[in-house]
Parts: sequence; C-alpha cells; structure tokens
Amino acid sequence: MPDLQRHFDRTIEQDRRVEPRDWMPDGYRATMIRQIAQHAHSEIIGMQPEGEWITRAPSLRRKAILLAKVQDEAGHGLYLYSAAETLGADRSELTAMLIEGRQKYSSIFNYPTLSYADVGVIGWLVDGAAICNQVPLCRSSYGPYARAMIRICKEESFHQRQGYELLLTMMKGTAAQRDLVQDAVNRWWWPSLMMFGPPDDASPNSARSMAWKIKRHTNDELRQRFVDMTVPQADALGVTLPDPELRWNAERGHHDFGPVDWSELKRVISGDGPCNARRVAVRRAAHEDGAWVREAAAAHARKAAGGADVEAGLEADVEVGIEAGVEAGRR
Ligand code: FAQ
Repeated sequence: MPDLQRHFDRTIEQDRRVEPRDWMPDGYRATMIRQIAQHAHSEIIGMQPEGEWITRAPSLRRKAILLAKVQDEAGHGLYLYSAAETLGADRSELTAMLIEGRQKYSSIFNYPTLSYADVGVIGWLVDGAAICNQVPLCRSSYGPYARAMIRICKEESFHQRQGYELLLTMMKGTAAQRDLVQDAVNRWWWPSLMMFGPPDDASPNSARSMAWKIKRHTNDELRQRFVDMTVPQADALGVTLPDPELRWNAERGHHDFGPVDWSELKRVISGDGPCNARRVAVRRAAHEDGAWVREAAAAHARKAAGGADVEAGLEADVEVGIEAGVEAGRR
C-alpha cells in the first residue's frame, strides 16, 4: 500500500495523469465521481432552459443553431457519465441520485428563460463561465475527465460565440430588442458569478482538489478571471452589467465587483431556486417515460450478445436521446 500511495503521489507531483486502472486513494475516487457526476447532471439538466425555446425560435437559422447546441449538451452529459463509469460508478445509480435529489447539478439551471434574449445571454455568460471553469480542467489529473474536457471546451466555445452573435444582432435591432437583452443580462449576471461555487474560505472541497490537481484554480480565482474577461465584452455589446461597484482597480490589475448574495446560492443549491422542482420533475418524467425503450434496447442487446448482460451502458444513452422528444411531446 505505501508503494501504491507513493506512486500515486509521484504521478500527481510530476503532472502525469491518473488512469482508470491505476491505484488511487478512496477519497480521490469519491471526489472525482462526485465532481464528474455533478458536471454530467448539469449538462443534462442544462438542456432544459434553452430547450424550452426550440419550438419558439424566431427563424430557421436560430432553430438549427439552438438544436445543435442542445444536442451538444446531451453529448457532453454522455461523455461525462462514461468518464464516471471508468471510476466504477453505475450510470443508472447516478441518474437515480439526480432525480431523487441526492446529487447536485449546477445552480444556474434553476432560473427561468423568459425571452429569446435569454438564449443569447446563456450562451454568452453561462457558456462563458463554463469555459473559464473548464479550460483548466483539460489539465485535470484524472485522464478520462481531462480528455473529455478538451472536446467539451471546443464545443462550449461555439456555444459562447453563437450567444454573443445573437446578442449583437439584437442590440443592432429595435429598442424593444435591446431592452430584452438588458433585462436578460440583469437576471443572469449574478447567478453566472455563483456558478464558480462558494467563496474560497467557504469551499470545503477546494484545498484537497487543488492538492490532487483535480482543480487547477480556486473558485474565486476563476470568478475574477470571468469578470475581467466579460467587462470589455459587455462594453462592446453596449449592455450594462448590473453591479454599481464594478470598476477597474489599477493597483490589483483586476476589476473590483460588489458582494455576491451567497444566501441565494445556498438556497438554490439546496433545492429552493425558482425552477428546481420543475427541472427535476421533467428529468424524472423523461426517465419514467423512457423505461420501455431501455427495456427493449437491453433485451435486444442481450440477444445480440448471446445472453450477456450489457444493460448498464445502454440505459442512459437511450434515455437522453429520447428526452428531448418526450419533452417536446409534452408541450
Ligand atoms: N451549483 O467545495 P466546493 C455548463 C457544490 S456545466 C451547484 O467549492 P467543488 C455547461 C459543490 O459541488 C456547469 N452546486 O465544491 C452548459 C459542493 O458539493 P458537495 C457545471 C455547487 O467541487 C452551459 C459544494 O457545493 N460545471 O454550464 C455549485 O470544489 C450552458 C461545496 O462547493 C461543472 O460542474 C453550483 N454553482 O467546486 C450546459 C464543472 N458550486 O461537496 C448547458 C466542474 C458549488 O456538497 C447550457 N465542477 N457547488 O457535494 C467544478 O469545477 C467544481 O465542482 C465547482 C465546485 C467549481 C462547480
């Protein structure tokens, strides 16, 4: 055991990757499963706020872009569930934990999308924050997670650009369109800052995750990076970020910003945000409505494999694939 621990420590020290068959401390495995599962759940639940606008997109072009984006999010969820499986997690158990409220997903997806400008603002701010957080995760110490993140980041980058382009178009439109954009920015700005997690002095996982090089930067470092990156983009767009304390601090070389309402983050994480109940109910209904497809696919796979039990991997793929259809059918 001491040899195995030494080997693991050296792998981390030398910035090499931990791979599925390597020995790893139980705490490392549990932390990776927690983070990857929460991330996967976020992508899957994250399909809902924008997915609600697919049937109401203002043009064929916007509909095609939005469909592609929401499909990408399903794909990200699936890569991430696969990465969690390499650690021994069971995908159907992870789904059960999500729909029974035993595992978290990102707070940001518990807010409503009230106009089409929200689609643009989610692309710009939410995907922008996701990129800020996830680019360093491409160097995360767990190999399958870091590799999945490379493709995910490339796709998130397209998501961010489509959002910014949509907002630029709206800002060049009518006064009413500009008002929709400003209203959406006002509603999504503070929740976007909360995506990075609690402040460093209230983040129970950060120190250990940094020591294991799962996380490469703290929550506050990434939040600051996001603010610094976004301010000039807001200027170019012609929108005001809803923070009277936001200003450049030449001494620090960063923007100062006002206090985040951490009680709101706590409330939303613990299930009491504006849309938590609806998001989980839709996911639960998709899971239940998809039971017959999972059973049929598993029976087919068993037959094709001559009776071998290959159910587990199939389940979530089939389910996520039909989720969008089930939701659309319900509306
Ligand atoms: N919401 O000790 P820390 C996306 C939890 S994907 C909910 O600081 P950690 C793509 C945290 O998990 C967005 N829960 O935790 C997209 C922990 O839970 P525990 C998701 C939160 O792990 C775009 C507890 O609080 N991205 O947007 C939140 O060191 C558009 C204590 O916190 C990822 O998951 C929160 N905001 O740092 C899709 C990235 N913040 O221990 C559709 C990977 C914290 O009680 C449309 N994850 N918690 O179970 C990470 O980088 C980290 O897990 C953090 C949290 C930074 C999120």
